[in-house]
Amino acid sequence: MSQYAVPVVWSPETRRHDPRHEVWVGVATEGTETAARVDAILEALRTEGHDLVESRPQPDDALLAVHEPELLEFLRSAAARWAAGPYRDLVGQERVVPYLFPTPAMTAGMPARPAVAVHADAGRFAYDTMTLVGPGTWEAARAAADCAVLAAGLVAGGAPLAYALSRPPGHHATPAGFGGSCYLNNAAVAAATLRASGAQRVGIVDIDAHQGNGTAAIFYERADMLYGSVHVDPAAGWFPHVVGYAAETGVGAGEGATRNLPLPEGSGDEQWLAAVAELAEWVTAAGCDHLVVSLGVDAAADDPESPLQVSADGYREAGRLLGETALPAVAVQEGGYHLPTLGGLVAAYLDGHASA
Ligand code: SP5
Ligand code: ZN
Repeated sequence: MSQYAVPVVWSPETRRHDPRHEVWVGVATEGTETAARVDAILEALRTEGHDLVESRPQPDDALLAVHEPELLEFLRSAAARWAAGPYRDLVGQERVVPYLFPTPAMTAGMPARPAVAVHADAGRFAYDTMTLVGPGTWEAARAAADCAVLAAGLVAGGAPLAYALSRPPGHHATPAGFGGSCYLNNAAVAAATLRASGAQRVGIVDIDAHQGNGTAAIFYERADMLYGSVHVDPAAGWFPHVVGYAAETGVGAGEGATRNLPLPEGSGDEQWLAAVAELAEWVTAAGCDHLVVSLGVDAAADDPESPLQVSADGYREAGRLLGETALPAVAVQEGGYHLPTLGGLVAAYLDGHASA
């Protein structure tokens, strides 16, 4: 049992996003980032005796501090644009599936205009075909970000640790892009909220199985927000594929404020915890005064989305290592897709953190 109850900030609105199918290498696969994740986690944390706190709508400031307004406007309006037709009735499905990507390969210096068709316009912001926007997606993503704002507010107000049950997850959302099941970057929003509340230097430690390319991108040039991640090696063919390499360490004022620790497929507790310990020491040595943990539990052995082999005790120990920093901390939910073990993994992490 944890030494203290952790505030668990959640919202029923986060259940409103239903990914239905992800379009993955040409096949429609069942989405794994489902609303049932919310209830699996809630149930486990309620059983552990943590304090459930229902979130409320928050101001836009933190979102605008980390995202371009064009991305927010697209996500806010996309489902309605699709519903306005005629394609929804023509193809008989309710979600915007990105269909055209106006990268420089296409535009080639031409004076390209924003596309009128929403499924083509989506390619300005979407960077994969697996992250669909349907009815309720915006409301859920917004509520997830608001959970992060509220949890950060609790920590700014003196709580040693607060947990945001943010869903859909966020760490793959970039300043102006969405992908990897992420729409709004909840962890970045938490960090921005702490910063606006007086934090001078925020350390973000990302223990999701995948590198948080969105968070890395948002803070890549900044010295006041450190980003460190342990993840499965993108060079072994894993998401996010094109970034997450150890050589990426930040630029300009942010030089040295990014760290990537990629691990080989099949890595278990020993290698993974050594990397978590290194990141914990790094944020402490750099003089961070607050911590944000991107708490993905998809590095667990049973998870269908990654080849890492971390145990529940491994997650408890990761919590202990990060709790030992003694930094006021916001833990923000990221990935984790194996419903039978999901809640227990999150509970194990919080138990370790709150017992350090
Ligand atoms: C937040 C997070 O953990 N995002 C995961 C992003 C990685 N998604 C890559 C998906 C690869 C295809 N998965 C196939 C499983 C069948 N749905
Ligand atoms: Zn992940």
